Amino acid sequence: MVTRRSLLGGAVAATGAGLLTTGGLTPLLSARTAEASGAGAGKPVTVPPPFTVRMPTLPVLQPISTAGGQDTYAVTIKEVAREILPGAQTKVLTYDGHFPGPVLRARSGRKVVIRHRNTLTMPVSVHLHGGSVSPENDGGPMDTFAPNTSRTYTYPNQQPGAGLWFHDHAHHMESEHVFRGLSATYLLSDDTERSLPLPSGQYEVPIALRDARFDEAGQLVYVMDDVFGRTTVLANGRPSPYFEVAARKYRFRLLNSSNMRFFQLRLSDGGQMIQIGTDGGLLEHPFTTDTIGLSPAERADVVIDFSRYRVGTKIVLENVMGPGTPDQVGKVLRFDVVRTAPDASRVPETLRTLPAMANAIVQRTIVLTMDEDGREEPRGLIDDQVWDYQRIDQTIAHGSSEIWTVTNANKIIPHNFHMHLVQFRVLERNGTPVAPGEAGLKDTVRLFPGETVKLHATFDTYKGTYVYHCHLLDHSAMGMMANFRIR
Ligand SMILES: [Cu+2]
Repeated sequence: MVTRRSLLGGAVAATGAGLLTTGGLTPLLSARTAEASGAGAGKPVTVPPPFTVRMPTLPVLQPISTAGGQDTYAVTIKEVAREILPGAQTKVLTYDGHFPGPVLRARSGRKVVIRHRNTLTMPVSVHLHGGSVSPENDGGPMDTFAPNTSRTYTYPNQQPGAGLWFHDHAHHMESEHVFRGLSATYLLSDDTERSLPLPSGQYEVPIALRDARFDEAGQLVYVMDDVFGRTTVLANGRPSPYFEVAARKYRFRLLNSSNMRFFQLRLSDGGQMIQIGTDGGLLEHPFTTDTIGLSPAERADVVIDFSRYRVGTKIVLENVMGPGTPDQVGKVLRFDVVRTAPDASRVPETLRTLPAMANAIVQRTIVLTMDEDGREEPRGLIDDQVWDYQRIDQTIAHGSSEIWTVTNANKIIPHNFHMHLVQFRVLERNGTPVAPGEAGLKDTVRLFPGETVKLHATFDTYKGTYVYHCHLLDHSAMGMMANFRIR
């Protein structure tokens, strides 16, 4: 198996202050980035104090056509420079120049067609995470398209509303491509959701959370498996920003687009949040909680009612999980309550009905491990094997439901588990029923060391081959991925 590191031609090494990498380790960027940033010769670019930059809202991608009963989009995948840290222009890889990626708003039952033009120097593939799509539209790891070519993906949206996202999935490069910016939000809405009086319009705010590492020129530093180096937290592409809100309810569509960082979020006053949805859309019933956990690729749909605060109050959304110190990674963003506003929205006691779970006949066990003995090139393994795109690891009868018992057999390293194509249910975590935040439809489930989850999935849509993998993307790039074939 060729590893990503050998592809890049050398060991990963940090030099100097631990923030600079050798040229060969940044294959996507030119060696001129330091000068190009305008900061190379001057003072080093630093992460600003928290809450000194404003959090932008994400731009909504506009279709080039709405004719023929479908929404058609044309997206250019390109490298641009954007301000992330104040005073620096950081080279990033983008969908249409947006960092982080834009929001595509889709509706259940209405097809979306996207033509992506790849202007990078590397092959890419685009995967709609959480989407029920045919194998040829899934953006699989080997199903890439080359520089200076285009690829059209068709998304039928024959699934209930959900907060999905799309991101690069080119094998061995997905982790670096996503780290450098190739991820975007895809909000699929349906009639059930639209009939609910939830906060909407300017009061529904998608927020993409992630971590990053920068060098002294303000450029992104990608080092494989850099668990401890990525200690700057970005919310919608800015470091620990502030966001002005009215004293009323807001709906936040949270996405953890980090490669490897787990967030455990809380409000600085310990205040309650109302979680209304998970990866696969709305929960059946909302529940109040003072903390929300998000492993990489997980989403949470959360309502916060700021009407309980006086105008002038500042509430920090904190992250209480490392790696990184609270000073580095503890302050995600600050909500500044700056005005009052009328609020006719509310969170109903019943949000929707989840599909019944069909009787499962087949049971499978899956074991995730990664070499954690300190070797130079750790492998990511599923059932003791690195991914082989030609090997079918599970063969599934079309139309059937199955129970998958998935274990993280590592002692130190956390993982999570993502299946393409399906939204599953998490039946149990470590032998006990799951908490409400995992009780809805899910496509990604976290697995701390030693943990086991039991999942229920139904394979009644498309036939063909799809991958399942750890969504700590540096791990899947190391091989922690496998294939299932539905036939
Ligand atoms: Cu993993």
